[in-house]
Amino acid sequence: MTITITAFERSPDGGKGLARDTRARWALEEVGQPYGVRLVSFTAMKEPAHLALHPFGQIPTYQEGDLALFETGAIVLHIAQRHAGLLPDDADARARASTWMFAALSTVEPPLPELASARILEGDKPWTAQRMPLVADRVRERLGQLSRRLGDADWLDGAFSAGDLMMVSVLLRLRASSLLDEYPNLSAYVARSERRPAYKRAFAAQLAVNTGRQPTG
Ligand code: GTB
Repeated sequence: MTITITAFERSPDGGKGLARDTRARWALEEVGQPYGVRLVSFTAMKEPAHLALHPFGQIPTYQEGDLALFETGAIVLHIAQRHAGLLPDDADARARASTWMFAALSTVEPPLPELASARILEGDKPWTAQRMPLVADRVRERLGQLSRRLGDADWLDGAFSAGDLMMVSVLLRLRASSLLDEYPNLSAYVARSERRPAYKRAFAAQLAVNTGRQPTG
């Protein structure tokens, strides 16, 4: 069955891999599933045809036959459950891998947008100098906890899983700040993930959309 995802026609990040279609692309690359991409403009995302697929008018969406999904957590979990490569065989280990996916999305990620808005949207406001350290400390609290749990392991729970894919996708949002550098094991964890051939292919594919140049190699 053909898999089609949607992505920004032109991502605001110019192809840095931060738009969330990268998460879906990465999961599909990890399990070796070919996929097509339908590019959508910001205007088209808010029109009925796209809203029928995604009630919040966002990307990415995922279509496979009659199945239409939105939300990267659901998309990555679906891919991981349907195809070998992102979830362990053992039932308890599978449950722990999905626990890490939820932890990434509902515990580690929530303070991150605040950091970006404090820096980008409120950077010129008089209160930002006081607010910024508070926001950064909320992010640090989670990073410290995650760093202690990861320790010197390569991955969060045994072999690389959908849990790591989602956690690293969230941590990559910190690239623009220096916060990740304060946790050398987390920086190494992200770098180790970025060296995975599947991540490289996913990154190159989204970059090609935004630069108009086909990926090489
Ligand atoms: N919870 C949803 C999921 O995980 O799938 C969130 C999806 C989402 O935020 N989609 C964004 C979107 O469609 C694109 S990824 N936004 C358009 C809109 O809401 O109108 C978020 C994103 C966008 C751009 C950058 N960037 O350029 O740096 C980074 C992240």
